[in-house]
Amino acid sequence: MAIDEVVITEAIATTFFEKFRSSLNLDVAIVGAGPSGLTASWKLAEKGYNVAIFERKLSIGGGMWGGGMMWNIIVVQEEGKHILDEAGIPTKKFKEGYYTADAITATTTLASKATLAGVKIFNCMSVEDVMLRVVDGEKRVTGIVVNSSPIEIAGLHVDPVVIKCKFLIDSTGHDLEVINTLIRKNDVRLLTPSGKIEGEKSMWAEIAEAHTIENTKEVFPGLYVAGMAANACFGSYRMGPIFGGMLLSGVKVAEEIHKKLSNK
Ligand code: 48H
Repeated sequence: MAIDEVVITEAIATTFFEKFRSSLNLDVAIVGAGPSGLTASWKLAEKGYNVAIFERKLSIGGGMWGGGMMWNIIVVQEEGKHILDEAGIPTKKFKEGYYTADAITATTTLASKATLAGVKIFNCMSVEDVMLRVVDGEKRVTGIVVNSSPIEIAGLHVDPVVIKCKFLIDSTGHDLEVINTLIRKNDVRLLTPSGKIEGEKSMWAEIAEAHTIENTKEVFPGLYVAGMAANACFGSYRMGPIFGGMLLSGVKVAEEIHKKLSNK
């Protein structure tokens, strides 16, 4: 078969912009393709919602790729194992209640479940701001402001573009980037005890894992926080390379948003 390079270019440009145009009015926009964001996206797409993840890096997986200290194995406790089972990710029992999984298999399989369920992942795109509107008398997040990561890294003065969403999930991990930006740029209060970001605490895995799930909730109208960002937002501990809380947080945020979207 003769191969025309321009057809290849046209195929990529046409297909990419079909994918992008179908993401301009999302049910749920997710910032960060770590374990919590990937799990949330999979569970929401399974229910038929229009979902996209925006990930700054070229790679997906966030902090899960590297396991603990780049030894690319993750640990999942009993409570989170069923999510790996459901995704078809093999686990090995290490001790009662502790299971290991290959970090590469876990990341690629979660991403595969998500994209095959219909999630659109836009890697190399950074969310640099949110869009606010007054809806029913209160300020609400109604969209995201997105730029190309290479533009951000090069410090080029190029304006971003905007995508609307009914709900936004900040699953940006320790840095809590979306919520930090919301607070820095606007005179608004979060649904936290102080109205501000409470800040992440040091290592205490058992408490941190329980809190990750409790802290996964709406933190501002239209904006949910999930994964490590949930503990950074509500002032809880870190947990190191145990990932059950991240997966369970992804499932919880998907359930909470589904309740809102389906008026349950
Ligand atoms: C686009 C962005 C932006 C932005 C950041 O850190 P993550 O893996 O997030 P979680 O919460 O799903 O998982 C946390 C886990 O990996 C972890 O770090 C743990 C368990 N730590 C415990 C401990 O004690 O240290 O992924 C977040 C993703 C990353 O891929 C970022 O590149 C991405 O979000 N991101 N993407 N626009 N503004 N900010």
